[in-house]
Amino acid sequence: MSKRTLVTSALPYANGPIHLGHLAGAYLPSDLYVRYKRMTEEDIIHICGSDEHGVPITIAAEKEGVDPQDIVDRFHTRNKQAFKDFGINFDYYGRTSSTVHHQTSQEFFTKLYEDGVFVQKTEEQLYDPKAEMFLPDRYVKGTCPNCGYEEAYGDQCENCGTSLSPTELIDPKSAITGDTPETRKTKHWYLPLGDFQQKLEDWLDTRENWKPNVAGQVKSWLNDGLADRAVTRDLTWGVPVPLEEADGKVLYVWFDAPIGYISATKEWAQQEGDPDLWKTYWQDEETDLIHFIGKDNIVFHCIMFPATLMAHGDYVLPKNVPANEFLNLESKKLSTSRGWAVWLEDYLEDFEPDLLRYVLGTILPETKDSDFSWENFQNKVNSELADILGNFVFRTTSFTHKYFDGKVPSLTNPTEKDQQTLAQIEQQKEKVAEAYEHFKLREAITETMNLARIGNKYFTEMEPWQSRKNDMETCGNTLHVCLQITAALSHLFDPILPENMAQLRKELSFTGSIRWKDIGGSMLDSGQPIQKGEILFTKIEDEQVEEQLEKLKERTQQQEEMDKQYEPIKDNIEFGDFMKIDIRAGKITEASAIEKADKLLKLTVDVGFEKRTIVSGIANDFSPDELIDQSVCVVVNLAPKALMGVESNGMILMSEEDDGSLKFVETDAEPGSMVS
Ligand code: B3M
Ligand code: ZN
Repeated sequence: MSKRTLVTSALPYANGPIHLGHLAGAYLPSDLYVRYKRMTEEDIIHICGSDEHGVPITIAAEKEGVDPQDIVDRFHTRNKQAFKDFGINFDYYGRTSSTVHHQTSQEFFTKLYEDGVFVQKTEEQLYDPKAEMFLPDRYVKGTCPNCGYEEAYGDQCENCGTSLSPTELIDPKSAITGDTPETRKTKHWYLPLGDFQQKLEDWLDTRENWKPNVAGQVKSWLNDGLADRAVTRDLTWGVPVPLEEADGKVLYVWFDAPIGYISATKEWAQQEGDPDLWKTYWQDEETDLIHFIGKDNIVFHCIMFPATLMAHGDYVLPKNVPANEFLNLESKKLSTSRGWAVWLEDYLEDFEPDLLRYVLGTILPETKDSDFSWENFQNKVNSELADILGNFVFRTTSFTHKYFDGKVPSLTNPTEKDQQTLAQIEQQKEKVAEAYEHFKLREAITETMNLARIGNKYFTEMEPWQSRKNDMETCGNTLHVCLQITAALSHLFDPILPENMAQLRKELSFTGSIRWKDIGGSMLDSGQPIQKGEILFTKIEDEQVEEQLEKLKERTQQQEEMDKQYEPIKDNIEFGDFMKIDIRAGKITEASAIEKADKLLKLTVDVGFEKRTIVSGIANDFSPDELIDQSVCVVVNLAPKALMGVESNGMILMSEEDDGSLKFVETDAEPGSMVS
């Protein structure tokens, strides 16, 4: 066993609020793990904080027209609070704008620079002349050369996870002006990852218990061979590069952010009144360093940061990186820009944290992407938390109050079944521990709930409502066993349902800290009074689910409104010019396809005074059959034009929606009526 464990959770960018995708990716898994470990009394600390640098921050600031500092101040405070309200128990929540962090990351850079680790190169980079700046990372969007995804960023494709450099993007566009950028030369410092390839491979070979999705991704990067990665950027926001010749450049956010874990640990140590304590966690071989992250951060935590740490030499390397896959929402990819997300702050206004901790915990995307839906949330709260756990605890405690004066009955001449059931507490405890130790958190939760299932089944089979009539000894034994299970559950469920279990333990008169080793079949003494239990979980009504779905819909619609881009208005024309156009009401009477012209339809249109043949490019949107009797507006004085061998005499007015679909401009007027 290691002497101590240092757990880090990815530092979320302080450019927006925390949502369910964040929680499922890193923060709930890490909190479950750490809460479990604390119960085992191992020395463990949990470090996190805000990532306040990089292009995601400056883009958010530009969008709102405020200072990057305003953005990070706002979201650092909000996110820190939201995590706390959700019961995520960090020992320290730092921020990368802190002085300690600026110093720490600059010292790191300087050490590597002085040791001659970096390669200095002047290379062509994308430049936006209108914005007068280079376009690193997310300042460029384009098509991913790996998977063809059209919205890939200059640093990474969020679709396939490949890490990219802006110049690799196909058809790159500036995220600021939308223009195609030009290239200009600029000087940067690169970490030659190739130099670390062998060392990284050797180190990875010694890692045990890595999740296959993580190990697989890392292997595939190594197989592709590692390229140099620039650790500096032409930006004004960030940690300044501590070199005179690098004036106006900052450290690449993915160079400084992981060092943020170290800076935050330093600040934690100061707060603990033992400023050197951070070294024990980062520099003593007997520390297990565990990074909890989402899958899009794997390359940085399994290749780039370890290489940086190796280059430095004084630090421990990660023991495990249990990265999660992505969480979808209502079967669709989560998208904050489209408003398709559930924000933690909103959730907490409507529901208790523990409900989400449980439900999300049972669907964590541990090995593949998973889906959160409000209906499933309701199902799990109602049929698992309320009907299994809540029901078991309530029937046990209320029965004890009704028939045993609220005191734990003694266990007298227990049957084999009683004893076996008690023994199952230990068995479940082992299974749960095993699952936590292997980062199988879903399994840990399932096995925890299984103990409540065991309890419920036993209670039902023993029928204490019968035995109480003629066999109080058996009845007492049944309740004794059920109360011991309840006591064990109040501990085993603690990582998952901290608020609820604190309440339950109070009812069972447990005080002080809870220890894993205390969990077993005799946690309550016979004769010990227990309080009459409250109902632990109220069920979620259908209306509450509908309300959430409605919220989601409203949010995406609002976002669409905000994002909507209208075509620019054309230049003004004179009234006389407009009056030259003769537009009439009409009705389509015949429609047919035109050979070899996929897009065109040949239409006969009744314009009142005559019938016209008009060729119209609407075949992708309408089939000939559905057009008969369609009312239309027609420009009738457009010079005739032959299209695919058919003479077209006029033009039908159409409007085009955002998605490119066509709609008729309809009128109730009789064919031939003037439109103006
Ligand atoms: N801020 C990316 C993210 O929030 C990044 C993580 C940094 S961890 C050192 O997904
Ligand atoms: Zn891709």
